[in-house]
Formats: sequence, structure tokens, C-alpha cells
Amino acid sequence: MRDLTAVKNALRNHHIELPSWAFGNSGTRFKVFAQTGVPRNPYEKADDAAQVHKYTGVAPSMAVHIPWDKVDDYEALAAHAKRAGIRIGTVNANVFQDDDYKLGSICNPDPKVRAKALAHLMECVDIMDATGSRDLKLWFADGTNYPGQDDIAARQDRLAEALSAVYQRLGENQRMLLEYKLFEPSFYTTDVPDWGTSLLHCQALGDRAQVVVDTGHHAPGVNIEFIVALLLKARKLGGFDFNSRFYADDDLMVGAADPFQLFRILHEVVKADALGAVGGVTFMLDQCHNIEPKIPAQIRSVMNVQEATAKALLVDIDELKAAQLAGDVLGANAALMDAYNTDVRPLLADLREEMGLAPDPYAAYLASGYGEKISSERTGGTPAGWGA
Ligand code: RM4
Ligand code: MN
Repeated sequence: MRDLTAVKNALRNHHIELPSWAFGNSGTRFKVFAQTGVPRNPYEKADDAAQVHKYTGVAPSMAVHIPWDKVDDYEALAAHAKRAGIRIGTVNANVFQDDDYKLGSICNPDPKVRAKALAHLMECVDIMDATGSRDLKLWFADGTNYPGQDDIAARQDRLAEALSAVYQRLGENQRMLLEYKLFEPSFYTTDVPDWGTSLLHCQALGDRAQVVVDTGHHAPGVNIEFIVALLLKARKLGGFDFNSRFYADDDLMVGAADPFQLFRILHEVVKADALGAVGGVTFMLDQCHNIEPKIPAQIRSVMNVQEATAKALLVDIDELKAAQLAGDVLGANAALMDAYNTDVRPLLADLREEMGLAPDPYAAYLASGYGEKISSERTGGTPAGWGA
């Protein structure tokens, strides 16, 4: 067992970034179920994200998605977030919800459409300058639906050209994080379908271009911790978009369906010493809460990540290594499972009390009355929603 004080310190400094879009209404392509008390603008989203940080103590930033979080004054939004107790984190670009992007954005065969998409990416970097954000996160819906629809290799060249232009525009302390996703909404080819494609582009660009692993963006059975281990070795893991998939990219709560997978991923992160800020890995949630209440779901998600991290920190690395080197298959497996099977909830409750927080953030939030307050206060206006 590792020194518990060291484990607690690591947990205290392990920050999880919240997605602004988790607080708005969301749904499937069949139906969006509206909830009460939903924020009407990015300012109110920041207020809700601040509640998650207030009770967990480890979620001090909120990622924004542009144009969903478009405001007139981004410095004012950053100042508002700061007053609420958090900061604006990663800026997510959105080049997938405009009629012009039917055949793609920066990979589109039409140079005018490519120029429009590139201008949006540049605008996102301007926003980062105003909010003081470090990371630009890029996910592209680009791809094709039919064989022959477009030239696969030419699309890669267009992609490289646009990424390079954005990379040149980045400030010295800013990074570009390139996400991959195996399919959807393009079903025949996707222009950045896997970590290999993302890595090739990031390697060509330079140190400040890194890969994002969205846990929901893989085929069933893919060993995500292997990808994580390789990217960490190559110093190319920029961040995670945590969520839980069941069939495909369904953005359910991280650690909900497969907490063991989350533990295995975090074990690789812990071994590479990449948990704290110096590791350069951003730990983000990328989730939507369609049928469950949003703020409690974000609190639960942060707790799920913390529990998996605590277990990963408890792995007795010396015992594990000794068993591995001795070829003791079952002993090595047992060393890992012992940590995974530890109930870390008392340890986390202790840590929270040391941090001046309630031992159970979920219960403390429910008892606070904030949910009832926003439900009664946020009556006029248009609730924020997916795509709104
Ligand atoms: C994509 C991808 C991006 C997220 C959008 C909403 O599938 O995961 O990270 O910004 O969805
Ligand atoms: Mn994502």
C-alpha cells in the first residue's frame, strides 16, 4: 500500500474539468426532455459548474463550446466565473452545426467553406486569449458517407493545412488538442477516426499539438488503456474526454457502466506520473444528462473519477513489478485487483473533511436547496440546450 498522505495529496491536486453543455438541456435525436432550472446563458452555466466545485473541491474549471457559449464579452464571462469560484477552461470549437458543413468543415472540397471553418477556429483562439484558456479542443464531424464521395487522401491534406494554420496562430502557452472518433455523423469514412490519425497530425505540427482520448469514441472491445499508455510514452496525451459509452458515443456518466475500465486507464496515468498539472493532461468530462438531474450527475461523475483515481493510486507498484518480473501472472493480477477492490469512499470522505468540505458532496448538494432555488428562479428566457 502506498503512503496515504501521498495518496490524499495526489487526489487533492487531481482536477477535473466540467463541460458547460452538461448543464443545458440535451437528448437523443428522438427527443430532448426539458428539465427545470436549466441555465439560460453561459453565465448561469458557470454558476452551476461552480456548485459542483463547491461540493467536490476538485472541479475548478468549466470548458466552453462555441457558438453554444457565445457571449459579447468573454473577459466578462471569465470574470463572472472567477467570482463564482471557478475559471473558464478548454475552448471547444464547433464546425458541425451549419448547413455549409454538410460535406465537411476544414476538409470540405469547397475552399470557401474551408475558409469559413478556419475563421471559426481562429475565433476560438481569440476567445482563449480573452478567457486565459490554455487548450483549444478540436473535434471534426468531417468525413464521407459513400465510397467515391470525396478523395480520402486529399481530405487529409486539407485537414493538415487548416490545422497547421491554427497551430501557427496559437500563443506560446496555448495548445491544440485533437480528438478522434471512429464514426458518426459520417459513416463511410471519418477524417480523424482513431488515435493514430490524430497522432500523425499532432506529430507533424509540434509539441503543442496533442491527442485527446474521448472514452466513448472507440469500438467495443478496444483496449483504451493501451492507447493511453502509448500516448503517455510519446508525450502526446493532451487530455481526456471522460464519459461512459455502452453502445457507441452515448455520453453517459463516466465510470457508470465500466468503472473497472476507468481504473485501468487511470492506473496508466498514475504509473506515468501524469496526474497533476505538470503532467500536462487535462481531465475533462464530456457528457450530457438527458434523463438524470444535471448538477447531481456532474457531482456523481467527479466522484466516480476520484474513486477510480484513488484506487489507481493504491496499487502497490513494487509488489506489481516484482510479480511481473517473476512471471507471476496471477500474483500481478492480484496486486491490481487488490487496489481495485478497496473501498476508497472512507478515504475520500476523510480527504474532503480535511479540505473543509462535507464528506458526501452529493448529499450536501441535495440538502443545499440550490436545485429548488434555480427551478423557481429561472423561469423566463430560453433554456440552454444542445445546439442552442
Ligand atoms: C463530439 C465530441 C466532442 C464534443 C461534441 C459535443 O462527439 O465528443 O468532444 O464536443 O461531441
Ligand atoms: Mn468528446
